[in-house]
Amino acid sequence: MLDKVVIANRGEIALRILRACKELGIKTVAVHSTVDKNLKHVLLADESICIGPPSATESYLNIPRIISAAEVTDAAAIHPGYGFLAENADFAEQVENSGFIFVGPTPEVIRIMGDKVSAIEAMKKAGVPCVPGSGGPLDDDGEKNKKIAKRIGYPVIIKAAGGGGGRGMRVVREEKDLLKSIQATQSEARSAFGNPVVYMEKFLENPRHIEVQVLADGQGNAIHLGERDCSMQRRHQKVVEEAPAPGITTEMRKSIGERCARACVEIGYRGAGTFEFLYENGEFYFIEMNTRIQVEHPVTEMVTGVDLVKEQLRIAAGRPLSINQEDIIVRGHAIECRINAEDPKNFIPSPGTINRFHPPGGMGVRWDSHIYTEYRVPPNYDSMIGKLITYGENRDVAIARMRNALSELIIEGIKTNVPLQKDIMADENFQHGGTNIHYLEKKLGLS
Ligand code: MV4
Repeated sequence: MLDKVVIANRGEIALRILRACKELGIKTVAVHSTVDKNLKHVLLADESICIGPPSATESYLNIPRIISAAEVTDAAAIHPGYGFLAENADFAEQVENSGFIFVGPTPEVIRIMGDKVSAIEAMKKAGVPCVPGSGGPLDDDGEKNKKIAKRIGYPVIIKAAGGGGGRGMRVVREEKDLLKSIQATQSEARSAFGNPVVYMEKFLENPRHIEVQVLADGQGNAIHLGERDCSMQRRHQKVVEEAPAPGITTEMRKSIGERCARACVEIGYRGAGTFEFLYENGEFYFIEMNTRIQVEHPVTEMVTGVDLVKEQLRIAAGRPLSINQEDIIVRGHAIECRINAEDPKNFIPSPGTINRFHPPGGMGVRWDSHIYTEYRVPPNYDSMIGKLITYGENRDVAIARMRNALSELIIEGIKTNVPLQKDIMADENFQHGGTNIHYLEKKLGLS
């Protein structure tokens, strides 16, 4: 097993990684900004190193300082968590070139998936169903682009190859708007991502966002761990996630999951990964692949019993997958509510000191968070301060436990989105299950 790991992240995921390392007997190094010196995982780590001021660009995004921390502590590997440098191929490459193990796929695979055009090309080739589209970059031939749009059928969506996660997209409903929308998306993409390449897809009006979790060892073995439904979102920020996705049968899970696992073998994937799909009228359409552990990984852990972060570390240590596909059984239901330090009505971040804190508990309740009484939420980073996850033998039980857990959760001194989460759990359409990606924004009266 790995001897020592640098945790190149902060907050709840840094604590999550620390716990997995401890279970595996791996020593831990926390790297942190000045304002994060009292984070829970920093205090629990074997060693800690301050790598810079609060600004993420000078600390959690500072590649030389993170690699230096691995050097001075003689660590074996670096775990990037999610966000920050997790999907930065140049970082993964520099980590490897400095003689350390990057806990994740190879830089080459990260690069392919970072470019959405090459990601779709790779998935199409591997037999993963994709959205009908241009099947490559658009060039400057206006008549050709009109033909492509006509073949796909309006409405279409223009997306930046360098985008993803909702950045750099434009919906086109009529031919008269096509060429200027392509140009506008290109010029936005050039300034935002330094890459003007755009592509075209059929625009799906009311899809759900369903994603498939995979694990691969890079030695020819890959498995899938079922799907998550992440449709409850606002402005591309997920709010609630669940596993399994309501209405997805064992047969559908097996079929889409096996295609994803097979694609992992074909592209030489290593580590934990997620295939993102839009799901509409009973069909899955691949849109992007995430090459990191995701925020919502706990719901998959609860329904499969697999510790995904421990698996990431085992794979990084060069071990072949210890679990077979037959070992993966999706049992019961899990829901995650993201708890953010923000105003529940206008979503404005609410940093400050937590002066009273009581976590929820009981059967089937999991609280993944770094917060404690007197913890000060800094204004410099993402506002997510914890994840409340409940498990039950079925979805109704998971919801009932979540409603209890939310009512037990007390966080005072800052504003949180707990009232919003209580509203969602009480919503009859959520309770019915299967709401689409536009549901929450419509409920909030935003679109
Ligand atoms: C789409 C789409 C409809 N049709 N692509 C937004 C985030 C990025 N990952 C892809 N996104 C979308 N792509 C086609 N062909 C609608 C969205 C979309 C969306 C997707 C997932 C979760 C939330 C979303 C919110 C708005 C739009």
